[in-house]
Amino acid sequence: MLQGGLRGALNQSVLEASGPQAAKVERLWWIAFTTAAIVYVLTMGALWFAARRARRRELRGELLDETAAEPRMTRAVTWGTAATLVILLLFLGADLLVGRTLSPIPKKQPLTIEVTGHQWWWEVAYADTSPHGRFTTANEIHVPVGEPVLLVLEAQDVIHSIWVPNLAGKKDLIPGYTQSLWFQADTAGLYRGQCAEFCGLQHAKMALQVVAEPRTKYEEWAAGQQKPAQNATDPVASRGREVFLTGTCVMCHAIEGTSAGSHVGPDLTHLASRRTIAAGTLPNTRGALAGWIVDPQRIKPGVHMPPNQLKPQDLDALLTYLQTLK
Ligand code: HEC
Ligand SMILES: [Cu+2]
Repeated sequence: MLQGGLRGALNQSVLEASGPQAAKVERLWWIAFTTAAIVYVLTMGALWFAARRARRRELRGELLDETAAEPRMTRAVTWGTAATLVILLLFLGADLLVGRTLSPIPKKQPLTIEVTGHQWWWEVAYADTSPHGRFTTANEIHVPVGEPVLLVLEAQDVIHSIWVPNLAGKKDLIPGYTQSLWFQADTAGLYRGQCAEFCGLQHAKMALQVVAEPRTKYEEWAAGQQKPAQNATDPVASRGREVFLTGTCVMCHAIEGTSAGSHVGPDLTHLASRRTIAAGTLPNTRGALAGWIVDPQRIKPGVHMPPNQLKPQDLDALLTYLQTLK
């Protein structure tokens, strides 16, 4: 599924932090894990010790002196409860502390990206202030390495939650309410994220990828994304463009540089530059595209894209056209 110049696997782990935000979350995880491990070992040790003592007493034929044991037991339970409370309060404190240090937005004007959750895909808009202006893509967020990135989060329909574990903690996307989240990727690579709040039937197939790359590569990518789609010159591709623009596709999709301007579904201006389609569900290959366009309901049942009955030549031309949208 991996294409392009990036080496290595698709990372998705809380325990391999690749930035300052995720590092804090990872540290918190280790504190909780270590504490829980110590408590577990102590509890099991005490249980083993008590069982052995009771068994020995039984073998010696002694009876437990209830009245002498009672205050001892009360003391043990009281101390146990107090220790539990203290540990839980310490957890709460550590949690709040990490939460506080995560939220302040860095002073340096960060790259701002608007992410809107839809059932079941991510709309990604770069609020670029350069002369070429903003551009929109889907399910793939490119960021420069080592720089803070601010995500401005919104939702179109229901509550979603963005979670790229290597880079940051979770944050909900709530309809009618703007939230923000910042992170910084310190290592170039490909990071997988997914929706972390149940949002309907295809919640499980709502993934995204963060592509962290050196500044120059990022700028190259952004410059490409800002351009409108190139006019198809190849006759088959031109035919495919016709199929797209005269069919139902324009009701839901936009391709900059053509008359298609709807934003119900993902912007397709640079579809061919993306690694996956349908929010990480399929690799972006000709075959997968064909399967998706003909019957998206088979791939993501309930998805808000209808099946398309296309003549074989029309489908073929349409695929050729879509693959020119680099
Ligand atoms: C009623 C609206 C609607 C119509 C009509 C429609 N689509 Fe879609 N399309 C969507 C939605 C919504 C998605 C996102 C689905 C998801 O990932 O959950 C989508 C996704 C796609 C994708 C994957 C994009 C990506 O980056 O993941 C492609 C390609 C696509 N549509 C092509 C087409 C073509 C070609 C047509 C016309 C033959 C068409 N669509 C008609 C709504 C529509
Ligand atoms: Cu979701």
